[in-house]
Amino acid sequence: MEKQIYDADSIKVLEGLEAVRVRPGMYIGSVSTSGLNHLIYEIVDNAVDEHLAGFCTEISVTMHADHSVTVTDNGRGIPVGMHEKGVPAERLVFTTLHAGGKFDNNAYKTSGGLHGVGSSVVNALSEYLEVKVMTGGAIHYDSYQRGVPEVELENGLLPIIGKTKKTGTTVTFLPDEQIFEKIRYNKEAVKSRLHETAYLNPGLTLHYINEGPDEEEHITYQETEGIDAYVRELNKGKEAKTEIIHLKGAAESIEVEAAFQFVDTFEEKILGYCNNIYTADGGTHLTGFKTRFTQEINNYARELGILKEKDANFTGTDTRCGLTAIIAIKHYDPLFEGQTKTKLGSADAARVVSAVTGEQLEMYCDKHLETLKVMIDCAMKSAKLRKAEEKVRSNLLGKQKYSFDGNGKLANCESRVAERCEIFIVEGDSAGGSAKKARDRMYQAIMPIRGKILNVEKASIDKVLANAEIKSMVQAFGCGFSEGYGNDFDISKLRYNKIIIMADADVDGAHISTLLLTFFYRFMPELISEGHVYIAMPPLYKAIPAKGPQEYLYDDTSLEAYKKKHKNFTLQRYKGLGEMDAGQLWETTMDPDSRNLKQVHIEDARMANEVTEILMGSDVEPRRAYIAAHAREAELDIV
Ligand code: 1YM
Repeated sequence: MEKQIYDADSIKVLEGLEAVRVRPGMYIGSVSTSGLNHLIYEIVDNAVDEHLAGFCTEISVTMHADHSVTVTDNGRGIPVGMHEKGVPAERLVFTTLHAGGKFDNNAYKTSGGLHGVGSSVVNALSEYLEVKVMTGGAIHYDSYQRGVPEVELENGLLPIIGKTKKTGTTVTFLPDEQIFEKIRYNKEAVKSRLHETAYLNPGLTLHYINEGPDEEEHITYQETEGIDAYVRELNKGKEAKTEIIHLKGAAESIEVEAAFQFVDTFEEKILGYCNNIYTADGGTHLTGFKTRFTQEINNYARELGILKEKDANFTGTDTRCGLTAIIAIKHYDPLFEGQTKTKLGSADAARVVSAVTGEQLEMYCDKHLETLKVMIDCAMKSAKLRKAEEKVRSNLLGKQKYSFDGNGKLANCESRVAERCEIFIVEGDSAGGSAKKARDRMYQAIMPIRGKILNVEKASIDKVLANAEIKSMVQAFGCGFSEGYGNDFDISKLRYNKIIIMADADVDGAHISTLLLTFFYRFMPELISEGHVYIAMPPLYKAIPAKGPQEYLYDDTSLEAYKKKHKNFTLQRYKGLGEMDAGQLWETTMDPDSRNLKQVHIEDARMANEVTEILMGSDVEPRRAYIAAHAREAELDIV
């Protein structure tokens, strides 16, 4: 290392990688198992990108006994030629945070959140990292320690350590124990991720090799039938009602592929991917598929006389009852939204997926009348059940409706089928009023709470708990919450599958969400760990272009993207939920088919709890420090 000469550029590089070492969580989420797994995925993703570019057919991941990991591909090899900065391109890939995008131009990029900086992040967090690039008949070698290059360049180029006729890249790294609490991978998750990649890329073979010290394994994942095989796997053990149907098409440079099948259940399982990235929170590709699918089924049902003129349309839930589907799209410039960037926001994806779904589904249905009838039959069964349930509930309503102490402000939903019910905890009476008007009364309950009451900076948590509205909220949940907080909490009694916090996108709203999350975290943590708590994401803006349809924008990134594409438009900024009328509130924030929900994970709640402790604790100094440090972010959503 003493050979290293630190010039201005290399110092800048070190500062960049140092930032990664100082805040690893910002780049890989955590320094526990999930962060470690992330390191592997980042390197694998680069190899998968090389496959998407059309040059790589085989990737292998080897877990060595000493906790180092080797990833190999048979692509072109990372470029080793001298870059204009006077070092081999490979060095820039592994030492700069913005290597991606600048000089690589694959059509579609995998890299989920890191936008091509993955290799350098892994390098920064590894005790050592070694690269072998096979290209032009030679094996080129480079290595690093904690991100710092160790190999002396020869005339500005990497040393050659052997000859080969093959091409490809091999990267071996050992995660740094100074950074990671404990080097323990989740090997099952690695395998499952490789399998998922195989399903999404039928031309790609992936090997998983575990050399121990636990059970030695060598598994090959190769799924020539692609997402059809994925749907088959998801439906394993269930009774199929239709064959697996495959739709494929492209428009506006977006490629769409979908596979789906109906099984004999009441569930709906739709997984979305964009550029191989799983979009856990759905997004526009799924909206496009769902709305068009419902439309098509309704149209056919009418055409075939199964729905009569007087009959209402099937709902979306009806038409997707028992549906398992994978929607995988390839987008040249996807927009991922939300804190975890797991929701596709690109408006063009909705349009293109809808068009492809419509066209391809019609082609299929025109040829397969029997299958079409089965699909309509599934919707019919769901609709019948729904109507029967609605009737029973409305008959029982007078007797069973539970009322609430004190305020009695809960506007409950009619259904008592917990799996289908949701409760919105809404900040403010006026927003509560709009929400009551906007909601689907059958399945959506509204509980308005007044921010003011909770917004007592120095109130102890006991005071928050004594708050009448929090009490009636707890009563509404039905989990048997008592004075002995948490003792006789029984999640099986929960009356709503989703508890949705709906607050303004401003500091007060964030504060209320923080308090509510803190409360759940401390006294009803199962609500969060079982995935019942969500945050509604109202739009921040409405953009009204001179020509064309208006669009809701949910964050500033979308606004920037919108500004790039449109010149002439007026922008309406929503300061609070109260500024939207019932129709807008429904469309943007409450409609299950088009809204934005962020599921709350236990880490989010833990963070909220920490923030609350600082803001509400009796220690003045940490509070002062926190407020000073976060004053600039005060406009941002802190949840
Ligand atoms: C085991 C990890 O990183 N493979 C890999 C990476 C690259 C290429 C090929 C590649 C890309 C391009 C051109 C391009 C990368 N290159 C770069 C950069 N495997 C692994 N295989 N030639 C080769 O994108 O144009 C970044 S990643 F920036 F140098 F081009």
